[in-house]
Amino acid sequence: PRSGSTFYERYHSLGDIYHWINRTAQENPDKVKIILLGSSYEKRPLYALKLTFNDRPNKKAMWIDCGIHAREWISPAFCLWFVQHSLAFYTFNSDISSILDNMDVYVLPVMNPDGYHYTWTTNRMWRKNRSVSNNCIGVDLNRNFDANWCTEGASDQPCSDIYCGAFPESEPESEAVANFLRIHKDTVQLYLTIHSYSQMLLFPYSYTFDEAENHNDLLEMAQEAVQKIRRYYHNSYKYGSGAKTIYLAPGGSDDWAYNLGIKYSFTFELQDRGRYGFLLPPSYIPKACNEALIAVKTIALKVIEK
Ligand code: ING
Ligand code: ZN
Repeated sequence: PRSGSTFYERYHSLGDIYHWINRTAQENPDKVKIILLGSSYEKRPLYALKLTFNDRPNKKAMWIDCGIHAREWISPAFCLWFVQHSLAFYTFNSDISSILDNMDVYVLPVMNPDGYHYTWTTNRMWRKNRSVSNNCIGVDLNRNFDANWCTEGASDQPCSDIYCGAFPESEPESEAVANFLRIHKDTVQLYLTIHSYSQMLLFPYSYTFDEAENHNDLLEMAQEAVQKIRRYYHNSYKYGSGAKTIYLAPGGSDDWAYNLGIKYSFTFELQDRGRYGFLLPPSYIPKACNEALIAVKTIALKVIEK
């Protein structure tokens, strides 16, 4: 590792992330619980962490998943950063304590462990999971959710990088997440999913140009989050509905969670804007994560106020 950099300022192999999950739960037994959501196509466990700092009645929750797409390494790095920050700064940072006093937080560090492992061993630019169909490998998990599934913006060709799969939730990874959120939809108020790159803050819909019912609310929250990033980190993010801001993309997890009833649903596209793309050097991790963190806090605090 680069000299002088801490654990959170480096990218980690899947094995290291599993160790980190265990260690984090063991060192914080009163606050961190491991939840087994299911297993991947290649039978790796899908572990989420549940952060609970107190047990108020009728407590709400937020969900953050990372690593849907294998090559977007800054995304799992952000999930680790977020958990570490929450544990280290609960006592000192009033934003993080307000959030954790009012919400439990579920964090899934790597939704696509098979793909992530593959980017460490074989092909750094792999995007999909590793499920085998007749002639090609991999389904795009962010086209596999049941939200206008496999229409314009996805592909029914197994060799495509945006292959939607054989049917909605055909993949164990997307099915496990969808099952968990279906069970917990009455407590989970905020859904966040972390991708890279391009520096954007997106919200529903991505599968249609129609506006979400609470579009103005979502727009205002995204705008405020992006303003904070500009003000404190001098970096610019675009924001808006997915379809209008990047492209039509059906079957995405944020649109699906939104239609399930989680009315605050966002996709983050972290750094950078294309200079390094998916190959963001580790020296960029702290700033990329801190600016995303301020946006997450801004949005979560807004949801708590509602
Ligand atoms: N971008 C997302 C993708 O899956 C997206 C964009 C956001 C699609 C929300 C659907 C819903 O294409 C990356 N970089 O993966
Ligand atoms: Zn992605």
